[in-house]
Amino acid sequence: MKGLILFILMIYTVDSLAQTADKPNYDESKVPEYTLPELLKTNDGVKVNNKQVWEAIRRPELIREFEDNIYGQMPQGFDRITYSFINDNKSAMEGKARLKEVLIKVFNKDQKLEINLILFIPNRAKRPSPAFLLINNRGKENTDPTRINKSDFWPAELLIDSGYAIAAFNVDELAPDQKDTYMNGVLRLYPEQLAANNGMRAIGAWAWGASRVMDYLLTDPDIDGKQIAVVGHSRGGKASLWAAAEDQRFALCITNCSGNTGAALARRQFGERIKTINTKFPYWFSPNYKKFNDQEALLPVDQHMLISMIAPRPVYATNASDDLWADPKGTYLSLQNAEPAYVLYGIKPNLPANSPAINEPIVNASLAYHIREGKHDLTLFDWINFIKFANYNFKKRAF
Ligand code: GTR
Repeated sequence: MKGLILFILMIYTVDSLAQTADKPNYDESKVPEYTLPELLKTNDGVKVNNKQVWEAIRRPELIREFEDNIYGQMPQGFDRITYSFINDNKSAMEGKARLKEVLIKVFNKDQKLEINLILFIPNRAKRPSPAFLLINNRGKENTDPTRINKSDFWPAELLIDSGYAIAAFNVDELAPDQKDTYMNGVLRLYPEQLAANNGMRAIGAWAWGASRVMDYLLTDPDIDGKQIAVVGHSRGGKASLWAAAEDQRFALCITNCSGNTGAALARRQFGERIKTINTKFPYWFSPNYKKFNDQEALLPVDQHMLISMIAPRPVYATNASDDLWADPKGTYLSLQNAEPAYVLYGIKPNLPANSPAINEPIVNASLAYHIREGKHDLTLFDWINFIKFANYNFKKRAF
C-alpha cells in the first residue's frame, strides 16, 4: 500500500514538474543568468575592431550560423524571373496613386512560382519614390488593391499621403502557413532543401519572396531602389529581419512584435521559447533548430546578432504592452546589444539605458524602438512612427 502511494506521488510530481517546464515564464526574477555569445570576436578568437574584418569574416560567419542552426539556407540561384502587369492604373486611390499589380514568376528546375505584388506609388510626390514592402502574413483582405476594404494593418492611404510607395505580398504564395502544405511554394523550386537539416523552411521562404519582390522593384523606374524598407509583423517580422540580414539591398528593416526567433533574445527564456515555437510551428525553421529546444544556452548565436547583421542599415523593433509573450525587455536588450556593430560604421545609436515608457517611441535613430499600449498587432500608431523613422533615416543620411 505504502509503495503504491509513493508511486502515485512520484508520477504526480514528475507530471507537475513537466507542466512547469512548459509554462511560459513572465517573472523577471526567474530569468536565468546568461552570457550572450560575443558579437565582435571571430570563431578563431580574433577581435573585430573595424568594419573590414566585420564584413570579410565575422558577418559571413554569423550568416552561416543563422542559416545552419535557425532559418536554414537561402538558395540564391534560379533559372529565370519574369514580371508582367495584371493591372496598371495611373489614377487609383481617387487619383492620389498609381496602382501596379505585378505578377512575378520565378522558374527553376521545371517548376514555377508566382508572387502577386500589389504596389501603390504616390502621384503627388517626387519620383522615384522611397517604398515600404510588407511581408503580409494576415491574408489578402488587408491589402485590397481596390481599396474597398481598408485596414490599419496596411494603411496604404497614409503611406501615399506621406510620400511613400507601399507594396505587399502574401506569405501563403511563398510557403502556405500550415504544417502539411508549407512545401507547396518556394520549396518546389528547391526540393533538396527539404532533405537538409539546415534546409529552408517557411520563414526562410517568406524572406526569399521579399528578395524576389526587391528584384522587381529595382527594375521599376518609379521606385528608388536605394530606399526600400522591409516590414513584417510577428511571424512576418521574423521574416523581415531575416530578409534584411540576408539581402543587403533592403535599406531599412522594421520588425513589429516579432518576439521569439525574431527580435527578442532567446537566452532570457521569457514568454515564448524555442521549444514552444518549434512544437507549434515545426515548419517555420530548419530541422537543426529543434536541437535547441530547452537548450537556449547552446545556441552559437542570439537574436541581437541577427540585428547586427543588418548594420549599418537602420532597424526599428516594436512591442505591445499586453504582449509579454514576445518579451519586450528581451527585444530592447537585443537592440542594445547590436549597437557595437553600428559603432564599427561610425554610428552611435545611443539607445537609452532603460527602455522608453509606453507610447514614447524613439524614432530619430538608427536603432529605433517603441512599446505601444495594447495588444499584439500592427496598428496605425506603429505605421505613423515607421514613417517618422524612415523620414529621419532616408532624408537625413545618404547610404
Ligand atoms: C504566435 C507565435 C508567435 C508569433 C505569432 C504571430 O502564435 O507563437 O511567435 O509569430 O503567432 O505571428 O502572430
